[in-house]
Amino acid sequence: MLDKVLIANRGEIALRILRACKELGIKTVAVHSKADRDLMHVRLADEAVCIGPASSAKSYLHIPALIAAAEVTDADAIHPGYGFLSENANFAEQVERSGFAFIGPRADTIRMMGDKVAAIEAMKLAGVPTVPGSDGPVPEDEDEMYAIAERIGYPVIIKAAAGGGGRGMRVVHSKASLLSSVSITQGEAAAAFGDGTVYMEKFLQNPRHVEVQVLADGQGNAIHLYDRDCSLQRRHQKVLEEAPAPQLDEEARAKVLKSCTDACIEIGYRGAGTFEFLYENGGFYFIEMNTRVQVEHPVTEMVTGIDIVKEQLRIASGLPLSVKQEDIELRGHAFECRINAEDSRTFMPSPGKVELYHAPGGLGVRMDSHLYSGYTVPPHYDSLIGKLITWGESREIALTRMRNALDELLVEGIKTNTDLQKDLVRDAGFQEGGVNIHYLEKKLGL
Ligand code: MV4
Repeated sequence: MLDKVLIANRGEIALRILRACKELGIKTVAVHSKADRDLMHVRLADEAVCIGPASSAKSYLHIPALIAAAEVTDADAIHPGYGFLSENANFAEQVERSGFAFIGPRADTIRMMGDKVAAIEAMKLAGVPTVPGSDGPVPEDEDEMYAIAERIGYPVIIKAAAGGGGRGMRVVHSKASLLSSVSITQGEAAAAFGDGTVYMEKFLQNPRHVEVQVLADGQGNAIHLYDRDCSLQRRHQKVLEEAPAPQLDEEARAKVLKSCTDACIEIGYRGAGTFEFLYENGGFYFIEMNTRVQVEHPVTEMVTGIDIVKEQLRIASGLPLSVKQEDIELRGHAFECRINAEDSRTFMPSPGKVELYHAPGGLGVRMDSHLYSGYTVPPHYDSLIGKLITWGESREIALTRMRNALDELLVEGIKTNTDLQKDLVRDAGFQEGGVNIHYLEKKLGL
């Protein structure tokens, strides 16, 4: 087992990783910016290193500072969490070249998944169902381009190969706007990512966002931990997630789950990962793979009993997966409400001093948060201040527990989106289950 892990992140996920390390008897190094001295996990870590000023670019994204901190503390491994450098192939490469284990996939796997054209190609070859599309970059030749769009059928969507997560996309409804849309998207992609490569897909009008959690040990073993539905989002920011995804076609589901583990073995995947799909009319269509632990991983933990972060640490230690697919039993249902320091109506960030914090509790209630009374939420980072997760034997019980838990949650001194969450868990359409990716934005009148 690893002896000492450096946690290259902040906030709730840094605390989540610290807890997993402590359970496994692994020593911890917290790294923090000057604005983050008072973070909860910094107090709890065995060692703490200040790596730079408040600005992310000069701290949590500054690779030399992170590697130097690992060197001076004699850490064995670096856990990147989510966001920041978690899907940066160059970081993973430099970490490993410096003699530390990167807690995630190999650098070349991260690089491949960062190139959406390469990722789709690899997944299609491995038998994962993909969206009908250009099967590669959009060609230069105009007639070829039109021919691909005709074959796919309008509307189509043009996406940047180096994009992902909703950045660098454009929908094209007819032949008249294809050429200009391709060229605008190429220009934007070149400016934003330094790579103007774009590809084309059939545009699915009303899909759900369903994703599959996998774990692979890089030693020939891969398992899936079933699915999550993350359709409730606003401007590509997820708001409320659940596991398992409700009301799926069971035949298609079993097939897609198997295809994900087969693909992991095929590409020699190592670590935790997520296959993102669009789900429409009973069919799954792969769009992207995330090579990190995700914000919403707790809902999967609640319905499988598997500690995903502990598995990541075991895998990075060179140990095989602790469980086999046939040992994993899906039990009950879980929801996660993201609690953000922002206005419930305007979504404007609301950093500042938390005058009072009271976390909900009770059976089937989990609060993943670094908050405490007197903590000041800094203005420099993401507004996520906690994740309220509930579990129940049925979807109804889990949702009832979430309504009650939200009523118990107290965060005073700053604005939070708790009122929006209270509204959502009482929304008739959401209670019914299976809403699509446009549901929340429509409800909010966007
Ligand atoms: C799509 C799509 C419809 N058809 N691809 C947005 C984020 C990025 N991961 C992929 N996205 C989409 N790709 C095809 N072929 C619709 C979206 C999309 C979306 C996807 C998941 C969750 C929320 C979304 C919100 C708007 C658009």
